Amino acid sequence: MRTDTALLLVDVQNDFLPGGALAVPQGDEILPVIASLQSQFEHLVATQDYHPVDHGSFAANHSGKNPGEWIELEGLPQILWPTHCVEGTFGADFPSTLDRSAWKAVFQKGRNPSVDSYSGFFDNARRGDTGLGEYLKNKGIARVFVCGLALDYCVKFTALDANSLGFETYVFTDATRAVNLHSKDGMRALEEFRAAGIICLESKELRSYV
Ligand code: VGL
Ligand code: ZN
Repeated sequence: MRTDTALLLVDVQNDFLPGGALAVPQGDEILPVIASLQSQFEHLVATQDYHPVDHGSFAANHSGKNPGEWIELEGLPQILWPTHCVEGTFGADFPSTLDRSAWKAVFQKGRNPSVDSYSGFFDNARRGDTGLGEYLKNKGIARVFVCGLALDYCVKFTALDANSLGFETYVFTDATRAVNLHSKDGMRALEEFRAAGIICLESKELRSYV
């Protein structure tokens, strides 16, 4: 693989897999695809959704509210989630079957209780910066291939931000799955990618981009 290219693994964590607190349907199907992708990239970087237990995106922290309802959180519209990816818990950890031995860095997001953070680059208010963009630029990365969970939230905002920051951005459609709170959310994310100039590809097409 070209040395200016990174594979970005977004939130491949137990809570987003079957049995997890915010399980993404068929989320586990991406694990073998990711295993094969990892062997084809030198530069592997991951993001980790990592919340304090009092995080404002958790329905449990707003009396009378349920997951899926909307509130205003510090001035931003916020959909409420089940309690997930709490710091130090199994749910926040990566699945044991995921090989992390070649990962160069992990960027945590969502640690500020008063703002959610879907993108691996910035929080939803675009105030907090994880440092991922600067990290990639410092490593000479020009092309970013994105995979992980969930297509309609963290993968979507991570890919859109990567593209806005000037990285040539690709998304592996077979190495991501959507939450699909609304049945077409995943499909819409793919449409947004194409409209933004992000290239959607299947992992088997990677050979034409090496
Ligand atoms: C995510 C909802 C809440 C994600 C994280 O990783 O897509 N979705 N927190
Ligand atoms: Zn979260």
